[in-house]
Amino acid sequence: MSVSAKKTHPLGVPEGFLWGASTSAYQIEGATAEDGRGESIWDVHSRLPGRTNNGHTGDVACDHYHRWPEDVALLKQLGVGAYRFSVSWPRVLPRGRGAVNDKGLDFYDRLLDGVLEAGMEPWLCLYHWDLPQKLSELGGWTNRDVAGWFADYTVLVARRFGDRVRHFSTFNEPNVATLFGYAMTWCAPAVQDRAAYFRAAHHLNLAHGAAVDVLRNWIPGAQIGSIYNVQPVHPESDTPENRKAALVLDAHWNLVYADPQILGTYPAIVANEFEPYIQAGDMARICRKVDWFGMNHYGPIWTRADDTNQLGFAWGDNPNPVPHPHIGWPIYPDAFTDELKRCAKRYKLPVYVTENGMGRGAAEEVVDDQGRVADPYRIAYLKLYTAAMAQAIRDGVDVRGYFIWSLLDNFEWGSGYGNRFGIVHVDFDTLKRTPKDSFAWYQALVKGEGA
Ligand code: IFM
Repeated sequence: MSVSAKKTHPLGVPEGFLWGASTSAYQIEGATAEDGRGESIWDVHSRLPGRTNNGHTGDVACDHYHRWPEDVALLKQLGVGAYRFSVSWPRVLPRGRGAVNDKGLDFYDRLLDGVLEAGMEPWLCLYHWDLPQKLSELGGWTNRDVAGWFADYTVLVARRFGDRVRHFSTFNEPNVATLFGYAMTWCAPAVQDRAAYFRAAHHLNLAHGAAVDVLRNWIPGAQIGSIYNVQPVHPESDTPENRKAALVLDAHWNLVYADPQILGTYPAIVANEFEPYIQAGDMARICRKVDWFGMNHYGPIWTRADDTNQLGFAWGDNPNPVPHPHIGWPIYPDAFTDELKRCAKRYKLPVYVTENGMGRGAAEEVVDDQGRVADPYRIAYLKLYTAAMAQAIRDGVDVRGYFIWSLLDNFEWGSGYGNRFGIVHVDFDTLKRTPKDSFAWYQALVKGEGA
């Protein structure tokens, strides 16, 4: 009798490793004024002059609100085990609190049922930057009441979808939402105020803790995490001022959310700046048990000291020759391995890579005469980065899954439709979807037939 050996994945990832794809509501849904959806801060922000590339908005985006069956079919064709998406808070609570929009909830019902029928596990993220505008008018994240509003919204989501969703994340990249939204003005609501930034960050942390409690109460067995954008931060040049700027930005970028949420403390270098906003019992409210650590990783950041900036740093230039110049993107896969190791050691949680991928200027990503979108640079990037993840696993990191960013070309925030991250090309005039070469590459990787 012959015993057939179990096929191991070419990357050497463990059995049961989860391959997935990620998107977010405002970036793909469109239908921003349909079926009772309320405005989000991004609707307002993107209409202001000069905020996005060519004044692009998410009004139509990929029209996923209507075309979701086609997108679910693409996910099925891709063969992934999980689909990570976010719920639009203003679609289900148009004013952020109070009256519920049943049609908004119905949309996510249809989507969830479709994802489950297609044999995939839905991973639901509660917040991917689209705060209801009505709440922003009350101060948004700077208003301490936001933690309660977020908890109430979480109750609604948990009660309605908790029968079908097991994996929840509270936030996607809170650092970007607050740092770029309240300190640097690159994201909505584009407030530039030092105190507002610290308040927003702390209140978001409180909202995280409150939401974890809600999910635990309503959904026994829920697997709860949060998703952090983690990148190494380097000084642009080796001066004491720039070294300090790098340490401060590292704290704001990488630690100000994960540390209090998982370890119960703010990082020492910035802790005293949070003190005015911390009330008795807050750190215990924020630090709730979670089940997994979501890591979004793209590449390193360079910084320099800047006295004119309210937090003391500015984005700097990479002083080094870029490795792998043929790929045309700062490719530092070893940094990915290192950051996976740093997070595993610091937070001692199973890790899911919840975003990784490559953006390319829209002009270069075109459907050719044969109906093909050739994106060898993206495949080259993904090969190096998935191999770097496999290295971290060999080095002992408990990485349980990898979600590509993104399924579809989409509204890339300030870059509008000028930067494409999808493995499926979207023609934003006709909304036609065309899988790129990287789609076939990822499909083979998921099947365990290539790396
Ligand atoms: O498109 C974004 C996403 O919304 C958050 N993480 C980074 C991606 C690429 O910039």
